[in-house]
Amino acid sequence: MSTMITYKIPNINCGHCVHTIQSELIDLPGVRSVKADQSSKIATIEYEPPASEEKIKQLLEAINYPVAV
Ligand SMILES: [Cu+2]
Repeated sequence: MSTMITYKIPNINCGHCVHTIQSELIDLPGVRSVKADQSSKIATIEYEPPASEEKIKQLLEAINYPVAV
């Protein structure tokens, strides 16, 4: 059973950001799909274990796209 989450990521500024976020997250084991949107700065992520909300947030922070709190 997979989980859907939506994050606001203020650092999304261009298509390159979208591409980086999508390609980095999809490599995280358990991440099923990633859709990042440039205009809304929102990423929608579908995942299942071993991925977790914590691991996804940590990865986004490590690549300099921290989630808005
Ligand atoms: Cu960019």
